Amino acid sequence: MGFRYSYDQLVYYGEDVEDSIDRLARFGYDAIELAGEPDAFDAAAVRRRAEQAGIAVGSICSIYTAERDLSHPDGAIREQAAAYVRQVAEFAAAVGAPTMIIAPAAVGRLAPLAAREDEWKWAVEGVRAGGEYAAGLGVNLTLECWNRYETYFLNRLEQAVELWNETGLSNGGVMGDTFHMNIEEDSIADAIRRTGPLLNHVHLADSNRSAPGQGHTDFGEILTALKEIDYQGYVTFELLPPSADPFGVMRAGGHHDFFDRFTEQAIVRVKELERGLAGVA
Ligand code: LER
Ligand code: MN
Repeated sequence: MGFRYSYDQLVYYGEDVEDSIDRLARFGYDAIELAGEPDAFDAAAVRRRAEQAGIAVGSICSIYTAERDLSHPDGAIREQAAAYVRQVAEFAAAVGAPTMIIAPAAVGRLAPLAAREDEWKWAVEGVRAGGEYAAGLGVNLTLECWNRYETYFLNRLEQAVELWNETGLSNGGVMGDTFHMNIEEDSIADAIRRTGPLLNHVHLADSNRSAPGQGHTDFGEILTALKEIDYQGYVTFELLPPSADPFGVMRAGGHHDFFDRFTEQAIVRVKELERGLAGVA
């Protein structure tokens, strides 16, 4: 069976989700990944619109702001983060998404605030509690690593596997984001192979976070590795305009060209590569 393709709606900044769903259906996507801001959506309406358009809601991209930090030394912040994880799990169930992303620390926190061992323990407890709650709703977790400029906590897949195994959870696994992996892994393809069956989600972006083909990442070897491990999750694109402040670029306007262009380039390029792999694994 071929890969199933989806696209992170988080990057369609300022756009109605109905328009995002329609664009993805138009360019031949199988699913949408929704931004993890449950209050921003009418879950039943989004689910209906996706069904009408003939695509699935594949996953939820949780957003770990400073107030949503599962490993923060302040217990009140940890509880706030735990409440957020439960809210996203309920949102995932309501829109029919089988998978939600989870991260153990706030994006942008580049150093521990307490002993590393304590923060690790809080992270394990927080992910475990969130995972148990999500399991009750039929939702799987996927633990995301980010590069060193976004977090000090999980930078490489092997670290995510260690944390995941300590939780003892069975509803989910870990994910790779090729933009982050390009910075942190010795080899993106080898990291995928080493993670094997625990890899349940991926974000694809080129080295500069543009659509595959617009940077220097070798997607042929990445897709080959995914085929070799018999990857069953969605191949989800998470693409942003080239800037240190991509959301600032979008706020300033002039981004609609990028919405259509990257959405089309990504699926055309990667499907072309996938066709070239026929016979692998
Ligand atoms: C989210 O999927 C991600 O990759 C992070 O870079 C968000 O800051
Ligand atoms: Mn990502």
